Amino acid sequence: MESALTARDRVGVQDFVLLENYNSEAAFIENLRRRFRENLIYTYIGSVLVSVNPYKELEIYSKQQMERYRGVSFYEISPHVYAISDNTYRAMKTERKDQCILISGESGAGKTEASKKILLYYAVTCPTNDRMETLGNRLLQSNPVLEAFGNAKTLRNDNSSRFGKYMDIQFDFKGAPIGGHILNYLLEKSRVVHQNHGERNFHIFYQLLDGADDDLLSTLNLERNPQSYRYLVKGNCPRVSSISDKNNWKVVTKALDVIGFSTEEVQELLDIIASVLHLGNTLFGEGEEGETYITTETQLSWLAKLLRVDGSALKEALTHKKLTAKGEEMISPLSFEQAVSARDALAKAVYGRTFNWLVEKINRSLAIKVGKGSSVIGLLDIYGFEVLQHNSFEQFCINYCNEKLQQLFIELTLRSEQEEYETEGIAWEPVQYFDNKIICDLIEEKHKGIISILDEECLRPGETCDASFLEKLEDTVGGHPHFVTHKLANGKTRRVMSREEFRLLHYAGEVNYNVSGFLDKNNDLLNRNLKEVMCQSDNQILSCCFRREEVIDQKRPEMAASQFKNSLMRLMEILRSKEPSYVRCIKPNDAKQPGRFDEVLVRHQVKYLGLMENLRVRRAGFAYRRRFEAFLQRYKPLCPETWPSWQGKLVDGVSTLVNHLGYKAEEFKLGRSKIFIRFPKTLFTTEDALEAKKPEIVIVIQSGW
Ligand code: AOV
Ligand code: MG
Repeated sequence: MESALTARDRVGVQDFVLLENYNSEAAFIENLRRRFRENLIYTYIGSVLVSVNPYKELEIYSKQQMERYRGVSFYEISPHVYAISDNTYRAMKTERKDQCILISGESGAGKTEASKKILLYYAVTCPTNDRMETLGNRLLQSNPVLEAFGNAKTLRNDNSSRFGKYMDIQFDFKGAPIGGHILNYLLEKSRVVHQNHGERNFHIFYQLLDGADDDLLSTLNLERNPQSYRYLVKGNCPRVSSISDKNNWKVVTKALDVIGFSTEEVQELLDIIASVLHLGNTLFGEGEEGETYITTETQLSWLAKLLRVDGSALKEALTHKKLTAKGEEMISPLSFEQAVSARDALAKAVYGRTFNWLVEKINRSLAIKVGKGSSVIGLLDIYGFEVLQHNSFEQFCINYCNEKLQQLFIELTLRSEQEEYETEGIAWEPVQYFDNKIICDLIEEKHKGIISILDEECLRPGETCDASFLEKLEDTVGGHPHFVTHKLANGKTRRVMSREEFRLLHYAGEVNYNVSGFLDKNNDLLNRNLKEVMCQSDNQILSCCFRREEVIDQKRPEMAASQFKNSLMRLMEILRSKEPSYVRCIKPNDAKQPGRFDEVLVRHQVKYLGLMENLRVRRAGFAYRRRFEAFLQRYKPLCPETWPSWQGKLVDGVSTLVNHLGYKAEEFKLGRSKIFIRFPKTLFTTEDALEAKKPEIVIVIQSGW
């Protein structure tokens, strides 16, 4: 029989705290690589799960596998996202405390897949009755719908989440799911009207064109070929080999049905998707007097029909704007460029608001219950850190969001570690950690941060533009150690910067942001007369999305970045109020290929995810800790006084056991409820002794250790 040691050598350690050389990054990466080679994509750092995207289907997600993890202690079985799911669930049930699972990692690292697996685990393994089965189905089916409308193919990921998502799953006191609620964050609306080369618009457009039958397409006046639509050709990438738009269309329409969309609602939704495509094909001409007119009249009448608004009012609103000056309303014609951007603004508003409506509709169908005795597990799956060739307002928001999550991670892991030492009565030695608060402050600080400066620049009367925003930034935050521009760099910077960029030194790396479009995107304005047209719509979804009050109320709505900042602040409060678990996802290569482990890429992620620091915190002093009863249960065969059972106090049992095993005083400490072991070697020796004593346990050890 293979010894446990050989098994360990072959597949590394299943918990990084057991690495002999825990300070060595090379050893850390080697352990990841060994396990990845054996398709062991999961490894722990204490209770944090590290996951490496395999880019291939593994046979580890079956129902039988789920059963293996049910009710089984973390350490008794190989690491898995199901183990995190199960542990979180049990903690929620036994401690009656709300939990959350935070999934982080860069774009394409596997966050969304992990969140879907967790959700599936609950849907399959939790107790249910008939009514709850419907709920479980709805929870599951909300995914394909939101992915269709909120995900897209990017260069980094064929199914990239272009919105942030936080989902609460509510359980009753018996542990059965009874409700759910989704919060969505900042959809990347600009994608509706523009895509970078090699990228696509949101999946739903291609699904509709590929999947709908001829009749449906003709009622929407759509052609099957995506190339016919200007909003779909920008990235020059109508098809993606890993995606079947046709099949996904079936999945999505079925999901809409399960969630409880009426036929009428589905029709209205499809009308809206089609109207966005028609908007993109609405073109303008410039007359001799410089006036702008619409050249695509037929398109326009279809557009009005699908939006269920008055055609001539729409035509007027697309080419003119309404102003109020000295109490009087004035109509002024739009220039060609203004008309194009008004059209695009309408497309973005229609799509973005419909997306919010979809989330609300799903929330109504999941109907969270208020009342005593229930608890929730929150799942956070948000867009990952992104560095593109050209980074704009969207990347700025996405990366800011990741910065906030990292901050929370640092705060909570350090806090929980410190608390554990305190409750166990063991002295805590502080660990050095890079605190990214300085970067968060640079972005979000009141009056002084980048977002405040951006807002001010949007509100300042007179000639403001993206360039004046950049100048203002240089004046205000120019001296900040994490901020650089072309002017400030002074030859110090390694990479060339253009005059339109500012660079942020994020915790995860340097990113150059091009300021072009920042003001417009932050303003996110839609001409008033377009709003007026839209709030007259007979399409029920649109009339929910465009409210009359908005036209009457002249107050300026909160700007995009501030709105995002405030929603993130609220999210952080939600997460802080819960007991967190973590999944840290790593992307093994940029080619989206199985079996490839790009060391440089992985090392970079290990660094910025702070995994080495995480490990150091976990190992500060002690490699391993276990509750007395678990420790005694596992190792009691090794001591005649504890075998077959120990009758006295648990702490005395553990003490007797480790004395018998010859642990030296400096090798361990007994806390109030746990034993802390300083070196992995001590534990390995004990494991080996156990293996020699009880051959059947080897099976468990070999499965992961
Ligand atoms: P992300 O959510 O982290 O990126 P995804 O979860 O969408 O990344 O994963 C990207 C792709 O990797 C998936 O579409 C799968 O093909 C593959 N993949 C990920 N995890 C697994 C797994 N456990 N098993 C098999 N394949 C997997 V982003 O949303 O872009 O930040 O914004
Ligand atoms: Mg995702």
